[in-house]
Order: sequence, then C-alpha cells, then structure tokens
Amino acid sequence: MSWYKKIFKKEEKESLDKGLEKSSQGFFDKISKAVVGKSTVDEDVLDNLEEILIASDVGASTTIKIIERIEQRVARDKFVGTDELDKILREEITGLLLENPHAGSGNIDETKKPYVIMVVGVNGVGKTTTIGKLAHQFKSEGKNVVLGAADTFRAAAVDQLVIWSEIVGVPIVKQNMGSDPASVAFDTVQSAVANKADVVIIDTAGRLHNKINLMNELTKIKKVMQKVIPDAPHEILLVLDGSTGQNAFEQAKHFTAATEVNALAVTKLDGTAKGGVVIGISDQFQIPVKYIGVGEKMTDLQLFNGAEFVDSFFKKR
Ligand SMILES: Nc1nc2c(ncn2[C@@H]2O[C@H](COP(=O)(O)OP(=O)(O)OP(=O)(O)O)[C@@H](O)[C@H]2O)c(=O)[nH]1
Ligand SMILES: [Mg+2]
Repeated sequence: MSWYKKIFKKEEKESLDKGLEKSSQGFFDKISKAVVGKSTVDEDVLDNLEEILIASDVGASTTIKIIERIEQRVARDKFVGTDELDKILREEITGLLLENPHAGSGNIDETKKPYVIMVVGVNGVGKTTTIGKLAHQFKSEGKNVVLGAADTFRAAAVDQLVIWSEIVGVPIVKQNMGSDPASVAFDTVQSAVANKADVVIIDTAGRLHNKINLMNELTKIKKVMQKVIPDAPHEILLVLDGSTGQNAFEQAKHFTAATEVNALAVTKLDGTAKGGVVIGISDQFQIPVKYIGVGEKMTDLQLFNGAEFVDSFFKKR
C-alpha cells in the first residue's frame, strides 16, 4: 500500500482538514488579496505569490522552485487567468511533493522483527506524544509494541510514557530517573526480542543540536542496541514542531547533519498557521516526512500524504 495510493478514510480526511484550518485560511485570504483587480498572472501577481509562500513558512528555496514552475506554466499556457491560479499552484506543489522521497509502502519494514524506532528531537516538540500515538496505530494494526523509556533525564518523562503505555495498553521497559539511557534502550530491545515483539519505540530526552554530549549520547544508545540487533535502529524519527516555522527547518538541518535521521514527523499543525512548513521540509531534506501531528489525542497522528495534504491546505473556508 503506497502512501499516495492509500485512500484516506473520511474521518482521517476530516481531521486533516480541521488540523490545517488555520494554515489554509491565512493562505487563501492572502491569495485572494494578491489577485484582486488582476485578470492574468503577471509579474506583479507572481511577486505577491512569492511573498505569500514565504509568509506561509514554505521556505525561500522551495518558494523559488514553485514560482519558477508557475512562471513556466504561465509562459506555456498564455493568458492564464487569476481564477486558475490556485488550481495551477495546487498542481505544482503536489507535483513537487510527489517527486520528493516519501515513506514508501506501508508504515514500517515488516521484514525487520522487531522493527526498532528511535525518536529524537529538541525539548517539547512532541516526541513522547508522538510515541503514544504511534503505539496506538501499530497496536490497532494488530502489532505487538514495546516502549522504551530512555528519557531518564527529567523526573516526569518516564511517568509520561508510562501513562501513554497504560492508555494504549502496551508494555514499557523503564529504569529509574537518572539511569543510563543506553542501558534502558538495551533492556528494551532485549525484552522485545525475547517476547517476539513487532515494533520497539525508544523515547529519548529532548536535546539541543549544539550540546555535543547529548548528541553523542544518541550514538551511544544506537551502538548499544546494535549489540542485540545489528541493524537497529531501523528508523531514526526526528520530531519537529511545525508551529515553530523556520525554527523547525534549522533543527532539521542540524539533527540530520549529526545523526542518520531517516524519517520526519511534523507535529502541532493544528492551532498554527505555519502548515506550509511541511511543504518546505519535505522538499528541502531528502528524508521523507512520514507522519504529521494534528492534535493531542491518540488518534491525531497521520501518515503524511502529499496529495491529501495539499488538498486540505487549499481548502476554501
Ligand atoms: N496541539 C497539539 N499538541 C501536541 C501535538 N503533539 C504534541 N503536542 C503537545 O505538545 C506538548 C509537548 O509534547 P511532548 O510529547 O511531551 O514533547 P517531548 O518532545 O516529548 O518533550 P520533552 O520530553 O520535554 O523533550 C504536550 O502538551 C503535547 O500534548 C500535536 O500534534 N498537536
Ligand atoms: Mg518527552
């Protein structure tokens, strides 16, 4: 089941529409203003459009790419009217997203058993919440999940993951606060192997990319897990808070330089007008945006689907 072929269930689509409400509203208001009094897409309209995309947190280089594509389209199909602009824009952005690397078929590589996911990111971006949501998703697909509480840094961190494990109903491996995160990760994968689990999800402490010790700690966690499963972790999922806009780009830049991140999750898209950040992040990093967070509930995590995303982003309110 490829991500772009996956048919969204009605509830999923509604939750995506709702999650992107603020982003799409701002976007449309601005586009309508940009074309007022214009009958064709000329230099002026393109300049305005460029500003709008930048203001929507799509990012400079992705914006330039999109504008160039629109310019080519307009040159080809002479006298394109402004009423067609949103259709063209939608098509070009969708096309761009489809060209970028995507999550491939399904959620995880089922030939890896257990499939080990290590979740990383700066403080407060939504790592632990995303783990709870993921555990719920995997469990509802009939998979056996084990959580590892390798954020031993903060007193409340282990408790928070314990609560999620209880809500979702999956086992958790933990030690005391302050213990070695690598040791927790080791115990977790060992227990997962012994219990023939399908998926392991390891929570880690939030860290800034410029704190060398903490970044090195991730390498240590990885190495220790590899003593049990040589090719673990199969997924290093970097969680980014979409509501921080350009800051999320910066975090992605630094983390991807320091660790082998191979999947991204962009959270908190509900309640922000900065949803365009997903378009830019998907385009800028050769790493698939795999998940998006559209709320705080267990069910508020979606597999990212470029076409559905653009459709919701362009929804007239
Ligand atoms: N609205 C909304 N809130 C979210 C989403 N994802 C996470 N949150 C909230 O963001 C806050 C921080 O989430 P956590 O999961 O604790 O973040 P974390 O990265 O584990 O934080 P640290 O462990 O401190 O590094 C919580 O209040 C979550 O409920 C989302 O998609 N939408
Ligand atoms: Mg956490």
